[in-house]
This record gives sequence, C-alpha cells and structure tokens, in this order.
Amino acid sequence: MAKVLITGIAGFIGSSIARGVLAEGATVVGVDNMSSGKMENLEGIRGSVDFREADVQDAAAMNDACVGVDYVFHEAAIPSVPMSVNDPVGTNGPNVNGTLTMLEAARKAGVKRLLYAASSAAYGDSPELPKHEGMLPGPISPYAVQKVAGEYYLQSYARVYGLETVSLRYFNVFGPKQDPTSQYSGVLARFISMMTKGETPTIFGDGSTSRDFVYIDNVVHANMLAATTSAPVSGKVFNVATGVRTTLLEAYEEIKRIVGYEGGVTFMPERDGDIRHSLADITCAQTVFGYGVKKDFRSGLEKTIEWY
Ligand code: UD2
Repeated sequence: MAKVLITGIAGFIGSSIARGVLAEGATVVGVDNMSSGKMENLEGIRGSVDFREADVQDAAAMNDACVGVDYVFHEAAIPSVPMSVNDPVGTNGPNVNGTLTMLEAARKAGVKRLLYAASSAAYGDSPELPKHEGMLPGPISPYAVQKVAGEYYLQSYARVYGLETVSLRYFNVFGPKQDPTSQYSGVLARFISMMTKGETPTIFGDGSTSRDFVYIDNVVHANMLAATTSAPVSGKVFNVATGVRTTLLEAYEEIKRIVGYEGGVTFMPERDGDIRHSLADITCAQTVFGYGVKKDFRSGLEKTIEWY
C-alpha cells in the first residue's frame, strides 16, 4: 500500500485504519491534535507509526506530513452534531478549514488519492429510504453542513486541480475503541458499556428508531478498497454502511442477550434533532470498487462486546 498519512490517527476510526493498512505493509504517518484522540488507541502500533501531534489546520505541519505520501485518509474532525450546534464557528475550523488545508497539502505534495470521512448527516431528515448518493444533500446541523462542504471541496480539488479524491459517507460506525463516556457517544458504545456494568441504558423514543450500524472492519475495508481501486472514483461520493437497519430496541435486546444483562431499560423522549430512520443503499460502493459487508451487525456486536 506504499506510504499513507492518516489524520485523526489516535481516534477510533483513524487508529483502526492504521491497523488495517499496517497489516497490508504500508508505511504510516499519523497526525492528531489529541483533542479527542487517545494514545491508548495506538497501543501495539505506536512504534510502527511516524506520529506527529499536530492540528490539521496547521498548513506547515500538514505539508511536512504529506511528503512522499501516496494516500491520505482524512479522518480528523470534531465528529459531533451537538458540539457543532453549541459551537458552529469553533467546529467549522477543524472540520472545514482542516479539510481544505489537507487538500492543499496533498495537492502540493502530489499525493495519489485523498479519502475523506464524510457523513450520512449529509442526507438530513429526508424520509426516503434507503439513502442513495443520487439524492440531493439536505444538511441540517452545522456539522452536516461542514461535512458536506468538505465533500464539495474534494470535488473541486478533483475537477480543478486533478487531485484524486473520494468521499466516504459513513453511517453509524461502531466497534472496539469507540469512546462510550460522553452522553453523545454512539448508542451501541453507550449500551454495551452500561449493560456490561449492570447499569440501566436509556432509549430515546419508543425504540423503533433505526440505524444502519456499520462495524468498523467494514469501514476500514471500504477505505482500503477506495484508495487502491483502478475504477473511476475520483470526485465521487460513496455510502459506507451495511444496507440493513436495526432498531434501538433490537440492538438493546441483542446486547442484553450477549452480555447476560438482567436489568431493564429506561425510555425517554426522543432527542431534539434525532432522525427516525437511517438506512443506506450500498450498491455504488459494491459495484464500483467491490465493497462488501465483511462483518454483519451481530458478529460486529460480539467482537465489540468482547473488547469491553
Ligand atoms: C450519527 C453520528 C453523527 C452523525 C449523525 C448523522 C455517531 C456516534 N454519531 O448520529 O456523528 O454522523 O449520525 O445523522 O455515530 N440513543 C439512545 N440512547 C443513548 C444514546 C443514543 O436511545 O444512550 C439514540 C439517539 O437518540 C438516536 C440513536 O440512538 O436516536 C442513535 O444515536 P447516536 O448518537 O449513536 O447516533 P446518531 O445517528 O444520532
């Protein structure tokens, strides 16, 4: 896989991509400003990574990090809808300027391809299911706007400067190392960490809310395929998900069964801004670069629970 740069390498997704590409023999440079990243996520691979504590908005540091790099996996962001609502200006810097700074550094360094962690937030609350890439974006939160802005910058760099760029719209990613500690952490990380400790989880809504939960290995796989495919992917957007949705109540029941939790669950009103249902059409990624679901929801859940 040659030489890769991973931004946000100390995060849940960035560190997982690092493990994936190292296993393929890549040389890895990693940057993280440690705003939410954790060094413990790099346990076991720290010695194999040229790690730099730097912010993606730091052009000089990013230019330096891109030297000799073939592929950039740009995962660094403040990946939170509520944080963007509380601080739209503060999150715009890392999420939009950070992406633009990376694109510029990649272009100047002659990087072969830049892969970008886009978000299903781009689809907003459109009731149309499954969500497919041909739908017009309908971002609602500042976070969604920032992530869509990044996609458009990638398209622009592909068209105007000829830098190969690919946006991967992640749906609800879960797996080992996902931080369960914040009230805004992913619902599965919350449920697992609470139920393994015998604490009562909360379902916002009546439990029928559904998500396309995608296990981290599938996301790593999609990134590696999209980086190396010879298919015409540049400037394009692809859903990364499973094409299957699970309700919160189903997820709760499944976790309960696996961990042997004997308590109950608290129901609370839906959270402001919650989307009811999310489900991806993954045909594009399947047909264009051969993506497939390697681990389904249930086996991903078992792996995640083992880690807790
Ligand atoms: C996901 C992403 C977010 C953004 C968004 C796009 C995660 C962690 N967040 O937000 O970054 O891309 O999709 O639309 O992947 N819930 C409970 N109990 C809890 C926690 C959550 O019932 O303890 C509910 C929550 O109200 C929501 C659902 O579970 O209805 C999923 O919540 P989430 O925070 O895991 O993810 P989501 O889809 O809001």
